Amino acid sequence: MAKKYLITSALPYVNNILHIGHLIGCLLPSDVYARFCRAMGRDVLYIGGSDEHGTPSEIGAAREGISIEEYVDKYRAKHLDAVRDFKLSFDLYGRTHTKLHEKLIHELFNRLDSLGMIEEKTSRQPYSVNEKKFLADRYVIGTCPKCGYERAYGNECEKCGASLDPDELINPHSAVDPTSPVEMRETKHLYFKLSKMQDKLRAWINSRVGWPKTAIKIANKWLDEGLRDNPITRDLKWGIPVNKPGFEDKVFYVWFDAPWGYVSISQAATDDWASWWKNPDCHYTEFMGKDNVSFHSVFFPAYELAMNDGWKTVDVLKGFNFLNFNGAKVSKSANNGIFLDEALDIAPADCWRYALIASTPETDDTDFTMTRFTEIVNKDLNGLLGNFVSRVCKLTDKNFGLNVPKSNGTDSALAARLDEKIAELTSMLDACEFRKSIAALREIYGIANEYMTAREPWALVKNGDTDGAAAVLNECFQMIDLFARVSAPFIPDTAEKIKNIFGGNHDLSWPTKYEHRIADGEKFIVPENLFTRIEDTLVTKTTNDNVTK
Ligand code: B3M
Ligand code: ZN
Repeated sequence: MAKKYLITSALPYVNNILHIGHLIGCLLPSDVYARFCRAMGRDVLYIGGSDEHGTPSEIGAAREGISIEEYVDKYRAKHLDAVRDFKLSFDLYGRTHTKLHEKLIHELFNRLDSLGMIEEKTSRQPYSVNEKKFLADRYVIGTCPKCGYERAYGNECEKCGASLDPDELINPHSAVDPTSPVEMRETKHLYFKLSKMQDKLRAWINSRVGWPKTAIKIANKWLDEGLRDNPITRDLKWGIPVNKPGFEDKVFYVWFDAPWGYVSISQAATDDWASWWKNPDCHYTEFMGKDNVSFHSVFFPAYELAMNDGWKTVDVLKGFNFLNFNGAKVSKSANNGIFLDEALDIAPADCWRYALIASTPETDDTDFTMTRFTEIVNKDLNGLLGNFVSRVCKLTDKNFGLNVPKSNGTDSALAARLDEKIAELTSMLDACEFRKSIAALREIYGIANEYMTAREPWALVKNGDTDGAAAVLNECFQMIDLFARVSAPFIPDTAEKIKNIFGGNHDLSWPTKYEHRIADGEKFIVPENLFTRIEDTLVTKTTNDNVTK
């Protein structure tokens, strides 16, 4: 039976249009990996979705003057468009505001409670008098006691950098309703006894392999500082209601429910969900930005381990650094970045997929620019891949017609070079090393180009060596077939176009080595150009738009 692979991509909040940072921070690498695993014949469950709870949706809805449900649906629809447009092959792109999710969270909470892992504590929290509700620290604004800045937040002052408690602010008021004063009032909350999980979690972290250094560092920092019990409820209306008497007017903290969205969305995706989630032999990889790492490396596994119910914990946690644009943070309000509702006006999805994967912020924050994008598309996709395919098809058609010319056997030196790169690409994808994967893929394209340049089939034709030219072009067609297979996880639309050159007759299974799958005389078509060169004028225009709009 094929081995089970569980793959999850962090669930973006539905409070904004997705941008290239979301794409490269989790959605795209997880998709490339899922496609690769499927092509390898693995039994994949690939899950993503919307994180619909938490203050971002509540604040966003208030800002737009619509109900939270309407707001969440509005942005989720845009996210679903992006999932479709960028060919993200989720088994299900679900959501967390569902009955199924609520039922799961209630069961899990009961389980933790019955094990004595939940404790009730009273604390003082900021309360907005006019709005009649408690506020998260971040939504309290007032004058900084250290520097006098009038718009300091309840948790920090952005002017002088002081970290603050909301009761330290002078003249505190609500960020949503500035006319409402804020005072500290007593409230009770439920805490998860995270401190009890210190040893178990340390042992678990030490048993993980293949995590990026940054992710391990973040997890160890929490453990080194000593885990403290953490509140898992909030005084909010929007969220999963707390199923414990005396807490009816509260909801669970969004980071308590959101990671379990991976499970409830799996439950919505397939009745067979437990064969991934309760299976110790399943291999589980999570993809996320580095700001999400602590929740996935400390809190979520702590809940899972505490229950002792055989929940699958993450094997490999891929946390990525941030992708900047033109040297600054991607931001809708500052209008810096490429947003997914407009990216396809600039270039097709495959160009974005390839150029972004080639820029994955794996070791450091990475700067992405339109110049970089153009260079990658023009050089690799249009140049090495597109032109090769087009030249081979046209040259063959002109001299031999629309049937693949006759082979005289595999060129063994060429095969050896390709096999080495296929092995490298395979192991890099298996390790989720995305930049190195693209480097290996590019080398495969490069080897094919070098081969054709060295053999000069056009010269062979001219000099009357028809059999020689046929053999070289046949080899080129075999490499075009190879391109489709090794490119498919990265640029699926293009891989399909290449597959269709041969009438769609050859599957896109992952190759273990270079092989001749195209028979002598097989029919082919001359496809339209796979890519169009991106002109510098477009780059200047897009960059200016982003700066001045
Ligand atoms: N919604 C944070 C974010 O959108 C959060 C991730 C949840 S993953 C379970 O970056
Ligand atoms: Zn200050």
